Amino acid sequence: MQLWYQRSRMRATALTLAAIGGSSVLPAAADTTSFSGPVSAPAAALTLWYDRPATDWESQALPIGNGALGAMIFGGIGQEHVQFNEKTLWSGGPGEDPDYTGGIWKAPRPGALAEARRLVLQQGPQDPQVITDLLAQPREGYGSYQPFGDLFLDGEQPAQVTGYRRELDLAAGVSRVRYTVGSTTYTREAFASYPDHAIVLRVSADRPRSVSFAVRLTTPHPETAVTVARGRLTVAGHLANGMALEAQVQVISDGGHRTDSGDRVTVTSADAVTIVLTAGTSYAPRFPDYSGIDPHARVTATLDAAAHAPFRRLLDRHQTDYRRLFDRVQLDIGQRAPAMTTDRLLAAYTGGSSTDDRALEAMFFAYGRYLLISSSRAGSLPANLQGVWNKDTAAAWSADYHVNINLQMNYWPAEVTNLAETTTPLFDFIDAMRPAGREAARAMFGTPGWVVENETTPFGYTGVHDWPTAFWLPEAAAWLTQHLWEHYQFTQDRAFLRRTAYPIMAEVAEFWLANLMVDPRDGTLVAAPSYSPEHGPYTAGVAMSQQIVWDLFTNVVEAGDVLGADRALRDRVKRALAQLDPGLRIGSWGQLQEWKEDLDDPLDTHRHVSHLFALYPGRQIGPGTTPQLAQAALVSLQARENAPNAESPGWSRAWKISFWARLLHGEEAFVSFRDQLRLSTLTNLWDTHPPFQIDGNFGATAGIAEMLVQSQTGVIRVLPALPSAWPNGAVDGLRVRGAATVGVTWRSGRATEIRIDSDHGGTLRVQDGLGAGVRLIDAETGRAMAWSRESADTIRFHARAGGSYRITR
Ligand code: FUC
Repeated sequence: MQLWYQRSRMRATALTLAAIGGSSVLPAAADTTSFSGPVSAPAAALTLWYDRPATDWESQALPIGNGALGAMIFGGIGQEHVQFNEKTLWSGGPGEDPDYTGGIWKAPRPGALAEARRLVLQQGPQDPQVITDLLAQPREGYGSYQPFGDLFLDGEQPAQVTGYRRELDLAAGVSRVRYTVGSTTYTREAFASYPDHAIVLRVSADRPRSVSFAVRLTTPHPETAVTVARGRLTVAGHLANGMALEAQVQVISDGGHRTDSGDRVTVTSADAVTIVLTAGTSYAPRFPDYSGIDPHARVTATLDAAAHAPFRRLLDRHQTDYRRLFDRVQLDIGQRAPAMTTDRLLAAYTGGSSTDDRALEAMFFAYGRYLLISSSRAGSLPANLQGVWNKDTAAAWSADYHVNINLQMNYWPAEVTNLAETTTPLFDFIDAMRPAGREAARAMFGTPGWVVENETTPFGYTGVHDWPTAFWLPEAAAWLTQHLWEHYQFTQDRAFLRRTAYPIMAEVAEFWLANLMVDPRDGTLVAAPSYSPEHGPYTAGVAMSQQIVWDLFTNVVEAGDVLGADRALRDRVKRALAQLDPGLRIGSWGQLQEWKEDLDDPLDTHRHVSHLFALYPGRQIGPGTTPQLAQAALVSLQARENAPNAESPGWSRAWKISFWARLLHGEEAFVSFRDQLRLSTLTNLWDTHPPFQIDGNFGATAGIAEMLVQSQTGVIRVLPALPSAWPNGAVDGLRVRGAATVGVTWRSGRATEIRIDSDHGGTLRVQDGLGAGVRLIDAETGRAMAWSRESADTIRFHARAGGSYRITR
């Protein structure tokens, strides 16, 4: 290792000394190149590929990322364009506004909340404006997630290229561009490395001395400057809120000449060029100033280290890290590597029976996992509305953290598709939100605990703003804690439960113990005022509010039981649970009511289906446990699906996949997924609201897993919602509650083998669907094992810690 470092350092020095002045590179031209010749056949089914460069950021460019850093690769010929992001670069916050309160009322409002409560509890449903007048205030200092900059490689624009191909290889975690000019074939590889904290780009050719271009770095932020020295471009400065930002790019040339001139680094006649980029900001996730140290030293040290490693080594380290996560799950639904480009594959998609349709579906599932690995790794903020990718200084919805569905949906695939590590940024974010959320709870509610409302930012925006239909959702904090409890459920990590999850959950429980009101109509405890996300009037005891509080309280009691801790709190929570309105009512047309009052309209087109929280991601309703409520949920879901002109942003379709899967309706789940691909997916397979919003990618990925394996009832159920479009197949690596990994093979729609690896052992229950003659085999010894029938189709057995089992017929 020592030798490698030394050699590459020597080479870098030699190149610096050999650099010459002047530039022989042509200015960037419009892509006037003509394309011809055969495009090579695809290497693998899990590769997005195209035969033209991207011209549109949103729908065509291809994303790479390592959680903190993200980049969009265009694959132009005369010019390569790499737009990049760093997740913490945000405008707004305390640095921009000395009176920043994070949405907490600027002046106390004695009696305002009490009056809102009185209105909804005693006079019934209220127009949103009435509650807004009492509780809202203008949004100030909210800010937006920012683009960081653009890296350009300006080269010659050839008149003609052959064999152009641009791809994103999901199995390798690498984006590539390849094309031939005359008899020279050029290759570009790009990836975002988590271990080296860098974006790496390599340009090479199959003939020596053929690589020439100039590298430029720009940012849209006025208070920044670009400098160039020794093949390194630096852009540094700050935003209007004082946040310091810095990106550095090292250009390393194999052979040829490298020149620094003005604002660019020019390489001529090289054999290959490696470009390494890293970036950082002075953001710190610390209330109240959210300001840390200048990023210069960190960025410099990170880039120095990465730039000294040879390209192969950077690539190896990246792939070892990436594959450790990505390779855990395999899905086979009969896909073959498609012979057409991914944009054509999407255009041709019908959800029919072709292996090409299966290829798109399997790719979309794998892509969701790729995107989560690429936008959520420990050490940075969680995936926002656009993951980590954003090109706009005023992004759609600020590319923020909406917590009335969107942030939660981003993390739905994390546990079940075996990427539990990707939740770390979410949990850090929730934890860092608490000091601000405590202030909001104290100042606006006059209670202990912590709270966050409809949406939030990295600057602890936990209060309100003044959009009448989207500012009030104090249940959001409780909803976020569901992820902490689920992480425990899937990992059985008691230390995590004790140290991280439980304290956060308990504090939100304190908030709700202090904030539930007695409903004079029936004596139950209700949230008030309460608002079904972005929909309807303000009332008391909205279904979703009640279901979320039920979920929180139930989880706190179960967590307390596991830990044997905090009996006093558990007793108070249990008493409140007994009096809590559970938010489950069947209305006049057989629907599950969205409000405590029967206000539902069967022709409602609204995109949120909040009252079905109890079905998914909650566990209060299920066909096996509460058949009548499940039937009512089905009636509500059908109405929303069938209403003429139903609103269907991508995330809404994605949620419906999981609703149908939980209702055990495989065909309908598949139709929602099919429509997501047909109607809500861009050619780079990003979900579109519109515009691009990543939650739909993640929600659909979770939905597919939910069609194949479920475990929310404590029983591992395989193929609960298998559609007829997937008659034969296999999946491996999905995770279930109780800390086990599950695989299943099926033929003609029925399981033929179930594979279970148990982390911690204990009693496992499996709803096998195998019918008579089930055999349970210890995969290590090959011996048949004893099991017992728990019900007609569920077996129970005792697993060893680390044991592997096969259930067959
Ligand atoms: C939710 C949705 C909108 C949008 C926004 C970012 O509140 O209602 O459709 O997705 O988040």
